[in-house]
Amino acid sequence: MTRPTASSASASVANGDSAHTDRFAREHLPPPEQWPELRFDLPELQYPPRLNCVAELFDGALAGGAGERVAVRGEHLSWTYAQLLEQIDRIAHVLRGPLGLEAGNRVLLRGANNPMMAACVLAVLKAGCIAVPTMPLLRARELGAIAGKAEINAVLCADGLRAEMEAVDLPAAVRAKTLWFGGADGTLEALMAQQPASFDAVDTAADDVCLISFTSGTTGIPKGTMHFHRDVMAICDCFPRSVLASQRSDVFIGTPPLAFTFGLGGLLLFPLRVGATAVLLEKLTPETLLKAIEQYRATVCFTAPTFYRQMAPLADKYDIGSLLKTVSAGEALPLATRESWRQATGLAMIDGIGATELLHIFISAAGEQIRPGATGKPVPGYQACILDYDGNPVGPGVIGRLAVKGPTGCRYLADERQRDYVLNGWNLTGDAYEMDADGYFYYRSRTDDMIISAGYNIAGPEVEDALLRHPAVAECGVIGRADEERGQIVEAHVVLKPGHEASPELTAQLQEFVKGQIAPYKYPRAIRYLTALPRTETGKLQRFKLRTE
Ligand code: 3UK
Repeated sequence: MTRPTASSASASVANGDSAHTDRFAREHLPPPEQWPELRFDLPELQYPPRLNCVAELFDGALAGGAGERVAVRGEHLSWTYAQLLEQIDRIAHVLRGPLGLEAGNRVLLRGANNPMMAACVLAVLKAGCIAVPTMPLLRARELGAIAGKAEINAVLCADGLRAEMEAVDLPAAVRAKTLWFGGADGTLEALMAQQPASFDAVDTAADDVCLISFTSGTTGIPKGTMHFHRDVMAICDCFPRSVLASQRSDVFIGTPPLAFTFGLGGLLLFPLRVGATAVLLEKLTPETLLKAIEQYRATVCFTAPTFYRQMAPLADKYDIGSLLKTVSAGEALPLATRESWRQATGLAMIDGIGATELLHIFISAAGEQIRPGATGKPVPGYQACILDYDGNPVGPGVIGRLAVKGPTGCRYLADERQRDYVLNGWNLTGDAYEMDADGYFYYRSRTDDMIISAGYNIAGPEVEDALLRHPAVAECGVIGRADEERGQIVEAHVVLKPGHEASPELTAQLQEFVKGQIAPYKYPRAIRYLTALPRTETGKLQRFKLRTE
């Protein structure tokens, strides 16, 4: 096999020899000229050429005396750092021993958020293999596409998700390397019991791929984004350090799946990095999350805007006084939701935009730095600007394409769409943003969701924010619907709060209400009523479904 050519997109890429004997990931990285520029501008982002992120996380935590502290809490069990480490090490032995995997092999992972799922993900990385986590709600066909694209070698799957996994069309060799955990007779646990309790981390290069995360994109076939051991450390050393200011006394809780990088970072990697506690719970609802915050005395919460919006009116039924910081990401935080959360809890929401391609949050603000309506400023370590349609930077007050660069960036697994995401070294997230004179970034819409009606540009989220302030509106999604006369018209899809009924009168009322708050030409000329909005497992509104209804 030939040496990879994609080892350096910039002079700062580490050049340590790969530990991977299976070179699939390296050979499927995009060509170097298609990579974004990578920047390591902070002292804490200088990583050594050899780095295994799980070894690094645990060495740091244990050196800080975390051994007897609780690392993860699930519904039925808690593990200290020392106990979690032992689970990880036994699983790593299973992978490299009985399962016969080699470094660089891909392991598909499936499970709800719980301590065992966390141990499995970390074990795959520690063993020098590549984790391919999958969302619990994915069906056999989608799983088959991911398994095929990542050419997976083995599967670790929660027993509760077994039926769907067994329906996936997999090569016999992979089927033979499928282990189940968390059930009455877990084949993984049985093998773990026979393994030594300690495993020496595989001495990976900082730029060995350790994670292939598939996008939770709302359109198109999923894209696999490839991330290095170094990238995992970089996200821990950016947002949680400078914006969140997390500490070992923190207790992290929230909803995003560990298979979504928002959840992997916020609910597992970030707490481990500082020796804090991660609470991992399955199937949370707004009520049960509030209850869990009370029960576990959580201090940091990660979830999507809609969850906060639903939790706000219920918050006074629970003692959530332990909460210090709440992070909203995944989609735009309407100002109306920020305000109702503040009224209900006294907390200033930390909004942050992240992307699977960049692993985690790159623009955000906390505390005094928050400017309502803005997402925030680039997280230290990242740079951002707004580009016009020709790729030239534009100044304050002009809407354009958000462009970002920093220590992490887009590298799709064998995907032509790499060319769409990276332009002149910048990552283009697909979002329409605007900057102000102080360098704050304001989300407007997805670039392809901008509504153009009778020559006006209208951002759906602005109309949504206006509607959400009406007492009858629980949730809403605004799209452009093709219209002969105007090109597009603004169409709102509204879910009413209990006790309100759809009627022509209400429609007229909502339209007047919007006109009273924002420029009247933005009002929704059509309003449809739904009982629920179509959303992804990661909490994103599926606007294309509203358009095709
Ligand atoms: C949108 C936001 C406005 C935006 C993610 C935090 O969402 C994450 O990753 P995805 O790949 O989607 C990326 C896209 O989602 N978005 C996310 N956050 C915000 N829009 N305000 C926000 N605060 O369109 C972006 O391009 O699913 C979020 C951490 C890790 C993640 N992967």
